Amino acid sequence: MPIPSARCLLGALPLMAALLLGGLSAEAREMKGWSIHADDYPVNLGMQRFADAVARVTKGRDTARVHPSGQLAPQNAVLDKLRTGEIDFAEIGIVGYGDHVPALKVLGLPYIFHDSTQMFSLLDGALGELLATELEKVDVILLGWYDGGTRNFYHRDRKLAKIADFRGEKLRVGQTQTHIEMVRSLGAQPVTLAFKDVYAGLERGEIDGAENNLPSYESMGHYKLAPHYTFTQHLVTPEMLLFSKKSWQQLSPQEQAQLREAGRESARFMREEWNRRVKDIQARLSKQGVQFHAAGDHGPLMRRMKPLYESFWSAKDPVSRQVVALILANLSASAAR
Ligand code: GTR
Repeated sequence: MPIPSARCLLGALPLMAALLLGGLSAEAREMKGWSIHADDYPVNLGMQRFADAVARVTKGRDTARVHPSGQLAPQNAVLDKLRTGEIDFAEIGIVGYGDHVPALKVLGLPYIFHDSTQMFSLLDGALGELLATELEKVDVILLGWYDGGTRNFYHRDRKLAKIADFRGEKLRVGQTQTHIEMVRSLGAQPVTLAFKDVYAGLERGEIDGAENNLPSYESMGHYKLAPHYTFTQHLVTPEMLLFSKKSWQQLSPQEQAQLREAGRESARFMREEWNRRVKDIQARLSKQGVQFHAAGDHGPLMRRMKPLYESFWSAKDPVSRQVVALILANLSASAAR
């Protein structure tokens, strides 16, 4: 048997130390976190809070780093990379996962929540647990429901309030069937672009407008090119802090329990940061020349969404039907109050 050289033994010292400190089965590593947003965005602040907890919970054996602005992978590759463990944790909107977890598509329907408070009253209870179980089946662990706020339409030179305003307009949506159909049902022309390409799309005239919440509208600079923001309030959506099941299995049950709590805590913190950010955003953007428009009666826009709801009434997937039932029960309970 060859005798290892002194140099070889010295080189192995850091690894041996890490094994001894962290328990014999675990290797020290830096976990990778994916976000589409910039470092100062409420999502990343929440994720950083979670990343700090990773070091604390594993007593320094592991660290975690949040990689901003989609640097680690394109938006549509994140689920696969979470599954293979190439990315350890990520924060994403719900809609991209609809193809894998059909029940999530229900949450991407227009006009089903009127605000984040109502949405979280469901997600912090039975609905959230049901969806977490579904997500685990596709190898991701749901650790927190983050706020994606209320999404509204914006346009380069006018308000988009009445059906007639939408006719023929080229409006950007994400790569999501429901949202493509939503824009089409309003009589506009849907153009799918990645989030990072929307600014250039407006600049080049490929699109006349888009839709998003106020923090993204501001942080991505879209307000500079599309300064008419109309409160259509067509979508109120959650976002998710997800952890790779493959990476999760390398943690002890005690670490997993503590990280579950850290995920919930990061979501509470994120929601506070979100509210703080939203509070004075209109005043800030008005100073930059943005014009805010009321949409008036949402009824005509909502009625156009009817075909989108229809498919969910008769969904083949029983979990999707259960999600619809939970949302309806919540609506009728709040109507009765
Ligand atoms: C942002 C959201 C992202 C993504 C993006 C988009 O507000 O945080 O998850 O949905 O909008 O429009 O692509």
